[in-house]
Amino acid sequence: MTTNGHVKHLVVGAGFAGLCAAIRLQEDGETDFLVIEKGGDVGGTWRDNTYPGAACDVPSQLYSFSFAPNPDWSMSFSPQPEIQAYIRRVAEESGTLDRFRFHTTLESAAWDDDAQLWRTEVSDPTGRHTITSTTLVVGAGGLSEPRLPDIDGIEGFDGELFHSARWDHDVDLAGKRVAVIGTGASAIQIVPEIQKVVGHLDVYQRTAPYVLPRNDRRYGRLERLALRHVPGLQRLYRTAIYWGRETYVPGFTLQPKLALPAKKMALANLAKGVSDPELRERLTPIFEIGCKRILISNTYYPALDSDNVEVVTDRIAKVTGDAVVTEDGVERPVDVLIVATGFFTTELPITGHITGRGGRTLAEQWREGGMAAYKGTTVPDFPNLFMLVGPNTGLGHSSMVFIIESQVEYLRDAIRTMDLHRYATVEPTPAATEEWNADLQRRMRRTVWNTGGCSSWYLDEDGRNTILWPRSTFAFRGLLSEFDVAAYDVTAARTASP
Ligand code: N01
Repeated sequence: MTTNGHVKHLVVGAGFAGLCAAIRLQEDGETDFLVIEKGGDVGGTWRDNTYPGAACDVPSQLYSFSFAPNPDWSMSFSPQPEIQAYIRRVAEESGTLDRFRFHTTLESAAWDDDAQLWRTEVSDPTGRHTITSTTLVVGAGGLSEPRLPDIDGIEGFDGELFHSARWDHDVDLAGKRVAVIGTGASAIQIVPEIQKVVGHLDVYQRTAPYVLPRNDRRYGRLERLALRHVPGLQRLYRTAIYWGRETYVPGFTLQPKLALPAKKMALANLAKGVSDPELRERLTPIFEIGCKRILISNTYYPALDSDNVEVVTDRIAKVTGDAVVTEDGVERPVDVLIVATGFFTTELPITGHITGRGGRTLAEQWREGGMAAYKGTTVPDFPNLFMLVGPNTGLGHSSMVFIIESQVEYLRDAIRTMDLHRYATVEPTPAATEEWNADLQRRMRRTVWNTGGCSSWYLDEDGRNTILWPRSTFAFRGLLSEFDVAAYDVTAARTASP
């Protein structure tokens, strides 16, 4: 179909989540679905984040679809271009691409209770269109909308300015005075790469992160051959990585003592990478390890210790036409300003465009109590809406692809259940949703994310962690292994009058 008309399932987003949904729907014999994607290609965050040094900090054998293993990863932690090529190859080989509509943006989606369907307005280069669908599957990503820093005067900066996730490859950094604002996962990958070419680099650090060594290595030719030809070897790698992370990491979110070895390792990495004691002091984190995302790099600290880099820890007061001014009054001239300041996470912009049964948008519904869904996937008053990477599905220690696959299994079973029983709508009960979220927040209370003395993008304005999954990933998979219709209000499909 074109971008007008009706489909049974409308999927939003062509990253790992939307692609996974499309492939599995097709496997189930579903032929009536469409994937809309505002960008020009599959890949989502891996299409958008093209900054120098972009790479995954989860091992590639795990950070890939279980049904599409890749024996050709060159490194144990893959660089962005390889991940993007992998996603594109999987999409091409799946035969689903003819159902994808690129450059097509969801403008609004509203539940039509009389017709019992979703009515979605989209725009594409030819204009605006309406698509109706029985289900709406939102896989638009939790880290897809860049958050620009709210700094006085920044809009009047006359030099080049861009966000880490919207890298401007036309800007030549060679010999320039460059500033990077932020020291999160993106910044620590960018800094070592650009330090080599810029004239001078200022790194504006608000909070010093913990940085562990990156145990990356190149797969040798023989190892790759073995991965390709020895039956079960890739699965063995994947399983070993999975359990290695699963047994240690979730435990230490609750037991600070278990985190001590990691903390020591991070501080040793700092000591090894930075010779200047005064700089080391400023780079030493002052919160519990794990409270914010733990970063990994072998090159970040040595880059900061270089002669052409200054780590600025004074707060930024304002940006002028050609400089960043800190609260101590020091003005540092800059030609290129790179803001690696993260994403909208607890107020996802797309939620302001999705309206449920009562006429309220998801954003309005969540404004009062914070983001909350049933099993991170479905929401009361939003019938037949399935969110992939919804509230409290994020991970700090393992692969989001595992979570996505679990959610897509749940979606598949929901669709099977609806078809089998001829349900027109399914919608989680408020009681089941409340119980699910009360349990999550009770579990959160004692975790390092809530008690570790940091502020992070995991917490909303009220200090509630609505981003992370607090249990093991196999618990998540188990809980979503079948569609638990008892937790849902359902309505029967209307039969046509004779
Ligand atoms: O963003 P962030 P990111 N003035 O929000 C600072 C994933 N990821 O793009 O810590 C000054 O983590 C802010 O300071 P503070 C991963 O899940 C994965 O780096 O809030 N500074 C912080 O230092 C990651 O967690 C990979 O005090 C300001 C930084 O900007 C997530 O994406 C690679 C500021 C923002 O850090 C986001 O990472 C890269 C201001 N006004 C990213 N506002 C993988 O390898 C913000 N900051 C898979």
